[in-house]
Amino acid sequence: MDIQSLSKKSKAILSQSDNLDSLEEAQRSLLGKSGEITSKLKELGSLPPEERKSAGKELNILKNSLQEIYQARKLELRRIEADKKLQEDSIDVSLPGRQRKKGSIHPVTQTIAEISSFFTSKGFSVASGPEAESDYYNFEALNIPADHPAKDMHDTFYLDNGDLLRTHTSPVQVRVMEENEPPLRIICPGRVYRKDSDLTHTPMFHQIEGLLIEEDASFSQLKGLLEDFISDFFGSDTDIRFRPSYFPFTEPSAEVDIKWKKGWLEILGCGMVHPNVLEMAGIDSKKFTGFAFGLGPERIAMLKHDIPDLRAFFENDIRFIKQF
Ligand code: 2U9
Repeated sequence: MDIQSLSKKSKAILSQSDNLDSLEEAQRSLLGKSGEITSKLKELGSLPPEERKSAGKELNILKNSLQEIYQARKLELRRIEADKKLQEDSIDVSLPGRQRKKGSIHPVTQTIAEISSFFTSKGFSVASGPEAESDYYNFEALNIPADHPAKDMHDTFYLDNGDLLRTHTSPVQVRVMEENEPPLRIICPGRVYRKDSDLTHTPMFHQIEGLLIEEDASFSQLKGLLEDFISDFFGSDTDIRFRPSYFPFTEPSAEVDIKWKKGWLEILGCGMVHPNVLEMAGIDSKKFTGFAFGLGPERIAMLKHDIPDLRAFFENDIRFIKQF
């Protein structure tokens, strides 16, 4: 091919490349090691001397101008590709933002917080402890004898190493009594476990227990405190009654009922801490007396919000939880 046709053809190939890949390809086919122009330059040596000079000059001019066209086209294609990318990546700042879904506090957590805040306002501190406990802290230290029915495999989850999942939060109070000198005022909210599952029982549920130990703690003081709590939590016009009861760890013991929709409903248990329990934890029962109480926040939340099935608390159905 003569140089003029070659020039026309090569300039067209370069300036018609419409993306960087095809431009590079075109550049290699013309100016690369075995490109068309490069081969022509190599062939110059075989030409007769009188043609060699002018052909060499023309070829070099062509080579330089192709290089310029290549560079210019490369810059242009880069700019086009950058513009295209900007166009694609652009965002519409006037679009409405994505709404974040708001969570809500679980009704049991709310109830625990509300009850805790009443007792902390009366000088109680919040204490916590392990959920996997030894037989000693869960039963023995609470004056619960070895043959007590609560220790049965049907009620208590035992672990392979002989420990168990605490069946109440009372072991926390035992640990606090062992480690601190009275006077003591604590409440212990937390998860507890029992082998039970039906409309009103789940294998894991919560308890809040309270303990007060002073030189002259009395049952009347306990009664006054719980009456205050109930009128604060359920309203000052709530009818309430104390009913004698039995727990191994308190003596005397009572259960407290409130009048709810015409019937009496049990909402908590309480009593004076049994002297054996004080002594086992290293507290002089001649010098100190104490009272304790226990309640179930699920049960209380069910009453307050009219929830028929306890299991609803643990299904984590957002439609249920969102209502509170
Ligand atoms: C120590 C000494 C005494 C805690 C008490 C109750 C009465 C009670 C139940 C109510 C419903 C648990 O949630 S429930 O299932 N509890 O009736 N609990 S007195 O007595 C203690 C605790 C710790 C050292």
